[in-house]
Amino acid sequence: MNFGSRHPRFLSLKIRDALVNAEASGLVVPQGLIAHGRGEAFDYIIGERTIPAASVATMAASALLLRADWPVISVNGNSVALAGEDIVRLASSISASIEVNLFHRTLERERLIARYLKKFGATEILGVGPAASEVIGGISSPRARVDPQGIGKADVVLIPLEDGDRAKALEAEGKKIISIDLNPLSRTSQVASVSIVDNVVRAVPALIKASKQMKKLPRSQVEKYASRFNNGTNLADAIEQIVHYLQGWMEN
Ligand code: PTJ
Repeated sequence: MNFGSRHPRFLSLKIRDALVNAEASGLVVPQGLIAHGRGEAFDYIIGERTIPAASVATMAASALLLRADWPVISVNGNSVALAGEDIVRLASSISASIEVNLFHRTLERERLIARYLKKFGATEILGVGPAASEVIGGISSPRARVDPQGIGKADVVLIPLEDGDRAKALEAEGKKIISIDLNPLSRTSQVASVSIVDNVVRAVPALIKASKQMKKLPRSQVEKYASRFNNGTNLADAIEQIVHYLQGWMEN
């Protein structure tokens, strides 16, 4: 890095550097850098902060994850490079399994991602190689292959940075999908049961905090967070909050 912590774009540049290094090591695919650029653009127009709609979705997501019988966190190259350590912490806090599920699938990358997460204390990473023996219908990418011990039998799946096809196919299988995607207009955000419109680097720590608070609540109150949530309404709120933020720029 040739910039100091006082650089006004320090965090953004640091994250870019981390992703470039992750791409060099094979964890992230070159296409992941382009996907990150799209994410950065959306992050810019939401003000690089957690908007209120994302906080509401985070509470609903925590409730769904805590009351789930088989919660699974699905990971890919970008999510692991950006939030790997926090993903392991979240999995431990909500007793969820972690499954690797890649769009650009190779056995080498699956193993690399599993090894990377184990450095942070993950004991088992599902979906590596022949373990992903089940096929979910309606998906035309290698993401169709899932682990019967993980996403295959999951009732709630958290999918950071996904493509819409799989989100839709998993919902069609009767699973509740929680997405983390900076783009409220993406097909993933539109089809998920709960869409967290936020950067994965902020959303995963927020989920850890929310789930820790929620574990102290009676089950009936946890249920309310899940049942009162409406994704369509919350996405409309997210878009309204983005527009409101942009209007502030016009008044400056
Ligand atoms: O590791 P692989 O092989 O599974 O590939 C991963 C990528 C990300 C390349 C693959 O899933 C892909 O092509 O994704 P998409 O279809 O480009 O979708 C990525 C979505 O994530 C887009 O809607 C972006 O706006 C969003 N996004 C990008 N960076 C972030 C983000 N959302 C939250 N936090 C981010 N940091």
